[in-house]
Amino acid sequence: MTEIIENIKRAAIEISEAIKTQDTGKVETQNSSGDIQVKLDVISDTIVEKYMLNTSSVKEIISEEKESPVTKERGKYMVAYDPLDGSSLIDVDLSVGSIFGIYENGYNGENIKAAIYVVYGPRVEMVVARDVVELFRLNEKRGEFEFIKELKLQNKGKILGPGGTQKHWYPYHKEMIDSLFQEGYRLRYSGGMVPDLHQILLKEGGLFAYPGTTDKPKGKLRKLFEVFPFAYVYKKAGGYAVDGHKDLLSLKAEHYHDTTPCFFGSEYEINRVLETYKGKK
Ligand code: AHM
Ligand code: MG
Repeated sequence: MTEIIENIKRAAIEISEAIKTQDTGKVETQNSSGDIQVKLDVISDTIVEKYMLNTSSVKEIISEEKESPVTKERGKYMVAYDPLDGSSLIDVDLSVGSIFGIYENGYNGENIKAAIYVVYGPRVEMVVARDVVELFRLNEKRGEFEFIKELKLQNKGKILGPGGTQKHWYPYHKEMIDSLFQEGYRLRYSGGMVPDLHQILLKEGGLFAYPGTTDKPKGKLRKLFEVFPFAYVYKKAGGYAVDGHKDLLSLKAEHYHDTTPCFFGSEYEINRVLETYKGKK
């Protein structure tokens, strides 16, 4: 596991350089979910692939940019990753991220053994979740990630990141969001799940929601590359992660690119979600 984390750090430093220096334009092709790719999606995918296939404990990799896994002969872990999440925000210079789930014996929620994400913002930060959740920050001069602190969520926060197209929200979802704003929650939503979830984690509470909607009942965010890793991070930090009804880590994945509605936050807000969604979709 240490070897995987060290190689993810190396990949993150290279991706961060690429973000600063490479063309931010689009490519002609689409990825396997049908999203428009930018050149940096492809570059970042290649960087992570290079490091992960050179990690002896990794036996297989799959990414948001790949149709199916790349498999090696030996190794224990399977790494599912989104090399550059929120890449449509690159051309407006907002923060983006990379997300990694380390799995053993399959890609279901219960098989995840560690999760890591990297935020490329004004500074580069990395969060590593194993038994505890730790924050690291890149010291650009030394080219090394330095440990900053352990992260823990409180029971209740003050901020709200409500994703999805509002026109297509179910009425009960809209009522819940409205009522949280009425309680005094403030809007914190950039459109990049990595910085949005990072903010809630560092502010020690709140709610991020990417619900199912009338046009996309299964939501947008992918289980393997986005949802399971963040569910693992939030749960290890003392928070909660649900699909509206169940713990996200109790879900199975039938296909590599399956999506699910998802809610991440602290105890109070997730209880509101569970109450709201009881008996609903
Ligand atoms: P991507 O992996 O194609 O970048 O999509 C994931 C991103 C998330 O970071 C964000 O929460 C979500 O898409 C926002 O999508 P939309 O603006 O379509 O609601
Ligand atoms: Mg993504």
